[in-house]
Amino acid sequence: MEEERRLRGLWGEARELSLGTSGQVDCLDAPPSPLRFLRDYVSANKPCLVSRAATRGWPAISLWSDDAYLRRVLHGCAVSVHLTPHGRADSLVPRPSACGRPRGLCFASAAVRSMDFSDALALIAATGSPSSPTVAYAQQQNDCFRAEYSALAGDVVPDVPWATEALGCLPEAVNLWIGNGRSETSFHKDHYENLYAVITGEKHFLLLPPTDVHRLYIRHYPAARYVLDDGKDATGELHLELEEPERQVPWCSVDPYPETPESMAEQREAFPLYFDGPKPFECIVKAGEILYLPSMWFHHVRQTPDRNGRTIAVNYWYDMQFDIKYAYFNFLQSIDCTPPAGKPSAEVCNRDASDHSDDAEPEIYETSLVSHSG
Ligand SMILES: O=C(O)CCC(=O)C(=O)O
Repeated sequence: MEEERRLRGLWGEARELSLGTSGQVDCLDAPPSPLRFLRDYVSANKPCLVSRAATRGWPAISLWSDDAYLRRVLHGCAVSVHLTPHGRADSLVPRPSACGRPRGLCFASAAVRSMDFSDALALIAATGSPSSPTVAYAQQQNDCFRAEYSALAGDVVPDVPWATEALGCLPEAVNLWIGNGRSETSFHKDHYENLYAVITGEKHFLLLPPTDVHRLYIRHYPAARYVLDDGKDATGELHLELEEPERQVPWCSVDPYPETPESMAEQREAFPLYFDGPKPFECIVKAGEILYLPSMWFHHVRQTPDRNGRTIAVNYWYDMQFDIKYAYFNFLQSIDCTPPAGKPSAEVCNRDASDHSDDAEPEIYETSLVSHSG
């Protein structure tokens, strides 16, 4: 198909001219100067990974592996915890069955509970076990570090100085993430420049540039939410409820790590542009390192916990410039490129995001996890 040939040309050219063809992210031994960061990475909309030198002197790196320290400092603080049955919040799962409803997938958000930090820590450790019916992930992308975890403020920097100088502003939000080995974040993009610092454990990022938007098959899915069965505590069973009235969410359709060979075959058939295109950039961010994740890059995140069963990260979200790159991206996304694949199964196929025929969705498809993204 002609459109597909041209898109493949774009993906190749972006890699040859700017991003590199190795699938590796640039690694820097030391924090870049603000000028270099702006010129070589932000302006180029290109990720980089900065070595442990990036967090030299942050007390968090040694202190946050110590449960007793965290419990003492956060004593009496309530934090937000996301609960799901499998660790994948904000992800696509089969719609709850009901007579007369079509089959297919829905966009499922976690049940969110506010709980005492000590209880949250214990729950995150306990739900790392595959036998646990729920998985707890302490996170809330609403500046939660500066709100819920302000007692830890002195253990990290309030902003990343070279990024602040390059970007000309302070972070709009600083978020904390405490997960276990089962916590996973599905492919999405954000309208922020993201400086993502891992404090304990490791994060595994799969990254695709905005040029590759068609490879994610952004489609509309009905919104649903996990709900804890009545009267149950946070370790109880969750069930999924579709939102009423129905709300459609545009979301990336691809699952890069299907669990069974059958679901892999189904994914490959439904999403050939993802599986038969250039490999995504892969980046493991170890404790002490900082990943620069440029605005509008699609990312999927998994984690390997530390010896306490946890991965802790802090990320700094800086406002992006809504400049010509943003305009080009919106134009690219508006081009329909329905792949010539075999008929996708009902489980993996919902309506394409470029089909505006029967709803009033905005022209710009926001796949950010937070409503305040651009
Ligand atoms: O760490 C995660 O699970 C997800 C991080 C993420 O999506 C982000 O920083 O935008």
